[in-house]
Amino acid sequence: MKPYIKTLVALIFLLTSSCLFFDPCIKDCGNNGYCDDGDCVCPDRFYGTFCEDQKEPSSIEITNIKILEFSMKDNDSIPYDTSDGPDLYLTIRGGDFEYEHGTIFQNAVPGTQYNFIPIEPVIIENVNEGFEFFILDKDGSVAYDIIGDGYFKYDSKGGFPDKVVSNSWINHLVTEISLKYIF
Ligand SMILES: [Ca+2]
Ligand SMILES: [Ca+2]
Repeated sequence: MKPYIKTLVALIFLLTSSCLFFDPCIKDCGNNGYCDDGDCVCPDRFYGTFCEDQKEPSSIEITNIKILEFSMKDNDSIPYDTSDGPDLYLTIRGGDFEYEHGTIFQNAVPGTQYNFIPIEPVIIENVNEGFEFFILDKDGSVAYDIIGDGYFKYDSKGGFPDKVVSNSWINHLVTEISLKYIF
């Protein structure tokens, strides 16, 4: 082997081995992080050698609860209102707060999307506690019919979805929760 080839081989070996053993980016940077000179550069809300950890938000704001689907009847086929559609009303219960939106969408029509956008910010201060909400038929009677519920709990490994679709456990109701993470 000619000396310069030896040097070249040695150089290639040195480069590859140093990459293999000292470059932490040999494992891909996660969560859309990128490798810069052997180190993962993580996006704002992530940290760790491979950007595998997510920062915990200090609070989460609920910016909208949208009704995507609902039924005129409950699971026992009893209509919420006899002559027209239900009158949609939103209440939210978290560990340390209760919230009522105040708006009633009267005689709601399936196929229409209704948005419960809070007028004042609705903030979850304890992000690990989660919240449940109910869509009621508020039609003037004392006991309101429960059309359905929805649920959200922050997942420390689930990223930061700004929209979450929730399926009710009670009657047919599909909602989309919009969220904003505050750091
Ligand atoms: Ca009713
Ligand atoms: Ca009605």
